[in-house]
Amino acid sequence: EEKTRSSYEQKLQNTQHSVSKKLLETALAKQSNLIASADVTTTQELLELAEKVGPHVIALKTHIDIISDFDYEKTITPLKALAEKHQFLLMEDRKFADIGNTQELQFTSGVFKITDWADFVTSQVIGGFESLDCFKNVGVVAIIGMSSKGTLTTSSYREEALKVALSHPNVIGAVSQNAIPEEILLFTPGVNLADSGDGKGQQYNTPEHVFKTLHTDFIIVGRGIYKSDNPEQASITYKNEGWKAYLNSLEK
Ligand code: BMP
Repeated sequence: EEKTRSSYEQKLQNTQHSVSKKLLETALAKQSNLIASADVTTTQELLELAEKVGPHVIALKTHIDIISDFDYEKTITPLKALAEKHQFLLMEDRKFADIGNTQELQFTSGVFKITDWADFVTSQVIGGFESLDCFKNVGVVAIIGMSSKGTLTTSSYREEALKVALSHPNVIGAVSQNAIPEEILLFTPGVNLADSGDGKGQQYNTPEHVFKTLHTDFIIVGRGIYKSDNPEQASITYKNEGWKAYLNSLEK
């Protein structure tokens, strides 16, 4: 049967970056392409969610600056231990969007010290190629297109942003609602099985849709999991739906 996309095994063979390799190896080992977005606001909620969904996800995506009681020792140290215990990566969704020098300070300094714990981070590419040079020890996922209604990530913007992403050695992937070249990994948020939007501009698709039409690699699910009555069960449902959709997308 004719293949319409590369498998995770094929992508693993073709990638050089250690973080891409780890993500793909974890996906294959867990039979999961799910990243849970932990958009909770206390350390306790963050750690409880990580404990419940950890076995079923390949990565936990944080917005570390929304944790109201953030404390490096109380928040990050146990989070890193859970990541080790359940074998998932830490993705900090910082969406850097400044000049290189400022991004470097935001990445290494302040209370969050993202460089010390994140396996990979998101960044806009609006600051240009050199603005991404500072992310040496992590993988960068470039924001190419956004899921929200009225986003300014038009096709001409995406085309230019992709040129930066594809040419930069620190970039392992892209966040987008459109298909991208296969050299880098595609991460797609805006995934929910129950809702089509949130009344605040967010627009949702199903796992089936994003694997079939975008050939995405990884789905990112926030409220579909952490707002569910049973986040662990919800993570298993999204994991199974995502894996089934991935397998279907391999067939013509
Ligand atoms: P939810 O599934 O609850 O809508 O959460 C989506 C998550 O993905 C949020 O953390 C948001 O910041 C992020 N995200 C998004 O929704 N759309 C984008 O285009 C880029 C994102 O990082």
